[in-house]
Amino acid sequence: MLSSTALSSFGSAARLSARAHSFQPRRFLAQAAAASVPKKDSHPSSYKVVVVGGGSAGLAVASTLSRTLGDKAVAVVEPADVHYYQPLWTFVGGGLKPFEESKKPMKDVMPRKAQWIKEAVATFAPEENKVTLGNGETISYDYLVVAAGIQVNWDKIKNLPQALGKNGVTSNYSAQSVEKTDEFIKEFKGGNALFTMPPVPIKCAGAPQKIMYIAEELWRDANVRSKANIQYYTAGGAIFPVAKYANELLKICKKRDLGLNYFTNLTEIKPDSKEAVFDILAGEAKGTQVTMPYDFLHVVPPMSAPDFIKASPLSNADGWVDVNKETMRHTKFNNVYALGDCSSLPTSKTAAAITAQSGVLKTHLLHDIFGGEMSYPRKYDGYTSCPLITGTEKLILAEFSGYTLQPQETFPFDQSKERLSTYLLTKEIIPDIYWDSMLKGRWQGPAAYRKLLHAFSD
Ligand code: FAD
Ligand code: UQ1
Repeated sequence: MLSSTALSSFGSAARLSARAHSFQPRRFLAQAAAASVPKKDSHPSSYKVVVVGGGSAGLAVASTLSRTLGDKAVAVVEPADVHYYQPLWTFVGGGLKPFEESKKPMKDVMPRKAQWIKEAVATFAPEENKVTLGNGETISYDYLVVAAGIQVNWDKIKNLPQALGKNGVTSNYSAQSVEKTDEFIKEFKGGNALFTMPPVPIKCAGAPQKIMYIAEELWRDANVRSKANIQYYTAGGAIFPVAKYANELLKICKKRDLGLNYFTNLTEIKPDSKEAVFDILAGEAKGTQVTMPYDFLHVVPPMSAPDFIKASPLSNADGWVDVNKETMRHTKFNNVYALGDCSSLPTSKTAAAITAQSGVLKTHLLHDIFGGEMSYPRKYDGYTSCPLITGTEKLILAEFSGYTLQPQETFPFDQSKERLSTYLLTKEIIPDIYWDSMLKGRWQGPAAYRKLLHAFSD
């Protein structure tokens, strides 16, 4: 087991004008009226680099670039007031971490030297090096980095928007419902508990099953396990894409009597009768439907590229920003890059993957600007990681390349085994790495540690 020492190594004023003057009612009223109208956010309309999105990917890139390129050379277009560390939501849903720890005001994480434009991008005009904002304003750039995340299509499951957060229906995939998971797990007194996984790429493909393992353990502790029928409904034909981790997960499901239902897709919820309707996607029953009564239902809705990207000249046939899988440079527009969940990179969409992607992207973009010898890392190899929480104190730290589906483990032990050390790493240390290093552009993933640790063990 990883030692705690090894783990810890990762470890105006307002100045009042005292100007004496006689009282002038008209002037006073004009000043008061001006003060009550919020000033339009004024900012330059042209930047060296425009970053679309202030999530995990956008900030990891914008922080380094704004430090290197100086004041207001980089703009981050981001409409949200709050930045979420979404990987914590599995812990929040399991009642293992408070929701508050997953959020920070956007103003507190925005790089100091970057210009925050608090708007959404509406359209791209890459031939003109411009983006148009939701308020109609146009911003131009020398370089564009698209990091707008993935769109969660709640309305693609019939009745989900109305049912969510009520009568046992929940999802860890929304800031609004994640705490309901904890509440409904605690309220559960037995019956059918269903966990779903949709038929499309999603962020953190392991999260739909992680919460099942946590719930099962909590129900055992609460003495309701014997009354619970726990079923995982996945649209895929395997529990996990990498054999090494899939084998261990299958053993866990068998040992803990967790039912696996492959090639099934949740299409409708009937909240009045508390039933979930699934399409059967393969096998003899293909094309038919099955209806399951539920007492607890954790839903992972279908996701897609954001609509405004799909509709733009930047997208590929599936809607993702079409980039080279090694360099993250756009396949048609040389001065455009993309990373993270909105990109076409054919790997599993995670914050862990972005750590490595952001390092490579910055190498290429800074080389575009400054020329000279290109620094490392130069090629993204598909690295991604899924910390598969399998209980309240256990975790399988899956690390692999989404390009080869081969493990790329950091530590010199078998990471497919459930461990307390990797659980504590994920719960207590990685969040600090995220806030203190990744968002500041100083964490490019564990590749360097992997080489070092394996050099000693090989
Ligand atoms: P996001 O972080 O989602 O950021 C996108 C940003 O773009 C947002 O701030 C949004 O407001 C902004 N935006 C959207 N539209 C526009 C627009 N039109 N104009 C401008 N800005 C826009 N990853 C892991 O590595 N490990 C885990 O254990 C893990 N667990 C997870 C568990 C759950 C329940 C969830 C939901 C996710 C999990 N993830 C995990 C995945 C991880 O959170 C995402 O992969 C990561 O946040 C993606 O970063 P991103 O910057 O691409 O998108
Ligand atoms: C990681 O670097 C990262 O980003 C900060 C994650 O996102 C939440 C992860 O889940 C993981 C596993 C890593 C990889 C880090 C180590 C130390 C293996």
